[in-house]
Amino acid sequence: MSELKRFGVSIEENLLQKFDQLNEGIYNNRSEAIRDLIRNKIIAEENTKKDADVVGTITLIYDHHQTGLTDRMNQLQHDYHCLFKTNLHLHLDRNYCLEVIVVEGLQSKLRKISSKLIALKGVKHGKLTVTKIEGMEN
Ligand code: NI
Repeated sequence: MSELKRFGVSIEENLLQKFDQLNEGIYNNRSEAIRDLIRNKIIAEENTKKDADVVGTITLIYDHHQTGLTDRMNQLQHDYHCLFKTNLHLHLDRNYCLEVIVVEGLQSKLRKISSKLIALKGVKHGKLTVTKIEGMEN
């Protein structure tokens, strides 16, 4: 086991409160919870390096009032049209939309494009989920 390092993190109070509530009764302390998050991220990245054709979904919640957001989302999907198979759109309320996009292609490409979508200003939450079954022909 390598030496433990300490580092400072700035985070909104309510976000930290929610994080602690989620981990209550699971982790002995906040450091363990953060270490697990980091490990999961590293494992996901390592799986990406192995790369394979996969299918999956990109789920986004966004504020459709954000200037230019829907145009940028649309343009990204046209730029990588081979990866995008179909979309489901739900108007959640007066401001927010849920978009579920079915994707298929190399995992590395899907991670890259989903990160671009999730990083767009006005996207409040986003997640890529991928799967692959044994024997699935590419
Ligand atoms: Ni909508």
